[in-house]
Amino acid sequence: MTQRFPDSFLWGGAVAANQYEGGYDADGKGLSIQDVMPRGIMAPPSDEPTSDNLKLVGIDFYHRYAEDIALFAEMGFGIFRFSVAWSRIFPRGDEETPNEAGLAFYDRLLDELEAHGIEPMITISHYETPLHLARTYDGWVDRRMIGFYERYARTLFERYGHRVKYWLTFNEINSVLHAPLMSGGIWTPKEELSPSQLYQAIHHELVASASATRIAREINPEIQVGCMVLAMPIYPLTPDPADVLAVMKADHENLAFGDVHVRGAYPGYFLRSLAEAGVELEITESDRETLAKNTVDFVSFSYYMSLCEAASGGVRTEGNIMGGVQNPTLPASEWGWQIDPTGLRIVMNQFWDRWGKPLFIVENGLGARDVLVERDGTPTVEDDYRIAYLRDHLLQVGEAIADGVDVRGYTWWGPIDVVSASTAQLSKRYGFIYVDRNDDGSGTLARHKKKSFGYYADVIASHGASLHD
Ligand code: BGP
Repeated sequence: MTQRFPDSFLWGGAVAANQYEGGYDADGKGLSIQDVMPRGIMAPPSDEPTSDNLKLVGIDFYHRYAEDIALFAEMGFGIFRFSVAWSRIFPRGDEETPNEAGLAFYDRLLDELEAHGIEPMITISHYETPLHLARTYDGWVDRRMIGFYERYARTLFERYGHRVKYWLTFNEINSVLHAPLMSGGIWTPKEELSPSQLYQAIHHELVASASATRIAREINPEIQVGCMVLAMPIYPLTPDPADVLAVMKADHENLAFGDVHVRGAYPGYFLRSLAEAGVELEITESDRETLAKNTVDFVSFSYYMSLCEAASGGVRTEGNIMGGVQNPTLPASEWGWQIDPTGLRIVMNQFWDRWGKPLFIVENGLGARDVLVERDGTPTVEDDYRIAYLRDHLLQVGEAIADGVDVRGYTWWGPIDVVSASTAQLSKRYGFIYVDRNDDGSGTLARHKKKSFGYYADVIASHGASLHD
């Protein structure tokens, strides 16, 4: 069906501070866990920042933001999703007073977006817990994190809450199940972490998220707060009911996070799995009240791929932070993530049917190795594979809109090349804008428009109509 997107639909791009800002120690910034994670999620952290960590410089957005935002504006962005680096605002994380120079950077960034008429969307915490909080408190395992996060969130709402409408509390909050250090700032190695510690950390994050929602509304009732989940449709490998049940259980693991954010209480299936694992959560009366009274305005999610599940058998595969059983019907990216545009329509319908809250697709994209070529004397990348991924996924968003799903916007992951979260490489590129920086740290940091730059600009200008050309 030819589908023009609503005029109010917000088109744009999304990034995270630790993957693109650089300036890791600029203007009083403290260290974050990412400053000691040079090799991505699977490798143990280093003792201190090392020069092979590409995130220390990132793509130097900290100093080049004006040039980059002008390029986003040229593509016609209506929205830009970025995160605040927590350790720029509270360098250790547990101090009373914020770092003014850190706050001032985001004032400048917001000024620039405003000058171009681009709406900001802020992720309060995107995989960049202050290192001190990770090392001293074991991150979210410790209940005191709720207070530190509340102070940080209040500082942001007070400073920017009159000019930023859309806020996300935690990036891919369900990813803590699989990547406790990156997602939850938990210093205890994953293999040593008990289920009780992990689920208590999850509870603390959920309470902190609801609490931030309350604070936001106190400061400005116009603010819209969303949760952000890693969306992963999971299909049964066969029609065997045992496989379907395995899918239901795997789905529940992820859906629990949205259920709590939208419904304000833990679902029965979640309580059952805790009981079976012998986990007794410490939940206070005030925690329950906080969760119940401060549910979200919208649900946002990342979508890259789908997986299969089976009671037994199948070939294991890895993907965006979580793995599962490989789907024999789908192709995969160079990093093995299985490409499934239809899965986006499926997950949008599932979320809308389940929660009835407006949706926001805040990440979707293709990481690929790009080759820089010269066209008419200008360096560019002929990234037809990225264009195909974008087109095929947006066509499915159009289908979901036709299905009646209320979706407010779409922000492509990494509209400019950034450092990969999972592998810490620069060669895993998502951008419409190429950044001249390589995995060994070499490169001029110059920006070049890829072929997809013009393609996305046309999609935005035509409200999606050009997808059908
Ligand atoms: C999501 C994260 C992002 C981002 C993206 C792509 O899980 O929210 O931070 O990086 O995936 O993943 P990667 O960079 O590992 O390719």
